[in-house]
Amino acid sequence: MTLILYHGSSSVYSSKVRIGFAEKRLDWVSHLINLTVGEQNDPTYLKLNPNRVVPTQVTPTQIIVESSVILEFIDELSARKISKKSRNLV
Ligand SMILES: N[C@@H](CCC(=O)N[C@@H](CS)C(=O)NCC(=O)O)C(=O)O
Repeated sequence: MTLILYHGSSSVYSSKVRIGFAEKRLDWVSHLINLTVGEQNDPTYLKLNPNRVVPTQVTPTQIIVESSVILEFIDELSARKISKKSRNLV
């Protein structure tokens, strides 16, 4: 599953999600939003996140717009991967 993260380089909420990905060793695709030039207000981005903020997590099936909810998603995804690996070892 491809995980695309729309994030800002100096955004603390984006940082906590990037740390979450790193901790769980999950691959993700970076899509930087330049907050200083107002890319968060771009009509294309607003279709993903009408709140005009970063981060936004996009998967093939869902869009998540709150950093704490993205972290919950990352935890669940990681737990599922660990469980699948354990089953394959039996
Ligand atoms: N509750 C949101 C807050 C996100 C947020 O406030 N992001 C800031 C950057 S840290 C932002 O995008 N601000 C847009 C702006 O400055 O116009 C979350 O946790 O994801």
